[in-house]
Amino acid sequence: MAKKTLKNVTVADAYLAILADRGVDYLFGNAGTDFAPMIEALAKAQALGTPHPEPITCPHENTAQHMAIGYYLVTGRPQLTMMHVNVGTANGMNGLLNASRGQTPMLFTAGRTPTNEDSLKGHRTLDIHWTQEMFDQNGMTREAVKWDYELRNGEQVETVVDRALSVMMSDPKGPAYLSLPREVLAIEMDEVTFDSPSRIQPASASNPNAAALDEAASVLAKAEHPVIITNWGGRNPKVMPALVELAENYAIPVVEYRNRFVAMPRHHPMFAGSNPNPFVEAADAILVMDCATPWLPSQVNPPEDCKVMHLAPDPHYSYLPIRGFRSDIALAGSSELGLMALNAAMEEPAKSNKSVIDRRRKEIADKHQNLEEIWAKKLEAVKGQTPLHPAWISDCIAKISDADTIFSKESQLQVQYLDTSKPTKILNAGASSGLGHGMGVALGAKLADRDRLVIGTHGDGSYMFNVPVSAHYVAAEQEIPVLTVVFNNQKWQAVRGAALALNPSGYAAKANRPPLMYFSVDQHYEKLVEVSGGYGEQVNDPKDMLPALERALKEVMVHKRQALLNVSASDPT
Ligand SMILES: Cc1ncc(C[n+]2csc(CCOP(=O)(O)OP(=O)(O)O)c2C)c(N)n1
Repeated sequence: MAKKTLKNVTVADAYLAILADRGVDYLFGNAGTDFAPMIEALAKAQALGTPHPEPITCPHENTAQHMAIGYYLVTGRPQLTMMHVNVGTANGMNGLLNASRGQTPMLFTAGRTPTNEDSLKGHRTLDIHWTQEMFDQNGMTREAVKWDYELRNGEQVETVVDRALSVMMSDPKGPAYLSLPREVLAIEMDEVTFDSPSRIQPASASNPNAAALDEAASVLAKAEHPVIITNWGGRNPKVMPALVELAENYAIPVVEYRNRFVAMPRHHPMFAGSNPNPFVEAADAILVMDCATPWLPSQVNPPEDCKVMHLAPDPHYSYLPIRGFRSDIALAGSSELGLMALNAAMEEPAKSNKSVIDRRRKEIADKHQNLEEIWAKKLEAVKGQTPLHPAWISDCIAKISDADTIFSKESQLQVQYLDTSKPTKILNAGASSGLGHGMGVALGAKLADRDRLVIGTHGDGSYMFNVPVSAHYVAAEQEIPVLTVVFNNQKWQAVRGAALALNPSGYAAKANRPPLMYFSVDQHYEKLVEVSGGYGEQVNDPKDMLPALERALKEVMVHKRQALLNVSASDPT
């Protein structure tokens, strides 16, 4: 088996060399005094031309974490971020929570303040080295990671890196946290030898248990009113073809509830919209696939005799403290493999149900046609509205994009107007709804695929959560121009909706502008992108939307500089 040997290195040198050997392309970082040995190691690797994850300077941790997520969503490879001790870890928590609930394999690392007061290389040299020490720095992250550890010495670097990566990359995937004490990173070693490639590989994706799968296949095949509900199934690009085949073969409607990706092309006749309620209340079989919350029990529940089946690597979502959805059959395995296996296993039992399936095919296609008409009518009704309606903004965006465009979604972008015929193009990393994810995701996606058009869409509230000065800076520095569209409704509509729903005739409902939801200053976000040399425009007239997008597109694709449109937007109705 192949081995590699490094001579006269520090622990930091060895750590970076092993990560690069394992296919980690970038280190998304926000540095501090704890980074001293890491910076020396990176500079050495750059000077000598030895393999290392390329450092990307992120002025805010939120940018770093979400760039890692965006890069993963496009490449499928494990990611690396590094922050400054406890404080950088705290700033990175929003991204970590999104990575955690989004099952993203990200090695989130941070330095640890030196513990030696005056001995050992790397010892304390600043007052903050006392005040930044915590009894349990890793504890902050523990509830959100699959694994955490603190690097103790140079001899264990390979084991620690491989343990982190193999745990992260095994299903259900997820982040890990590693703290890196300054003195340990600075240790000098005569020689480090490691396996290349690694001898610790992640677990392969698994097929669900065969007997349970047959049972599920029989229930689904014989059902009269089955439905498939998913949320993030579309994150895996192989799910779309498998799901389309299953839905087509057996005429099963697919609902994407609160979806963060797209598993079913929006114009497919078996796409049944995003509202599970009418399907759930009529169902005799429900397959919930990659979806922690398939419906709201306060609104709807399946009939008593309806069989509910779940398909996911961890179909009980054990990371969630409370989840009481019925689970008659729980299929533990990869959704892609599970869907393909169901497709094959349903062939035989479906034969006796052929007439029902044929009739249903027509019913579901009619329902879908109805959706198409609703979408078209809506667009027609709102296209001249001022402020601009999200449907019109989305339709104009559709005209300058195609099936290969990548979208980062943190806005009221209406996906049904876009070309969703190809998998994994709408990326919404807000699995924990930690706002401020979209700009980093767009940048990470563009870094992973520089030739593609990447469009980031954000509400004005979300845009500000992104620490936009940090994101625009990285776009300029790394020459990764993204087209950003801000749906500016001058408020936090989601907060408004929740407040008014709880107390429909309360004081907030009667107030002209209830507190803590409106932005009363007219913010010129189009100028913020100019700080980093980008192109910005404000759009107030619906007739200007498409021409403005075309100008912005030219800036991004031809002149290779980022662009931002600050669009005066209404709320979707
Ligand atoms: C880090 C974080 N803080 C607060 C929230 C709560 N929150 C959810 S939606 C929302 C409003 C977002 O505003 P905007 O992006 O403008 O979209 P709108 O709701 O107006 O369509 C807020 C503040 C959150 N999800 N994440």
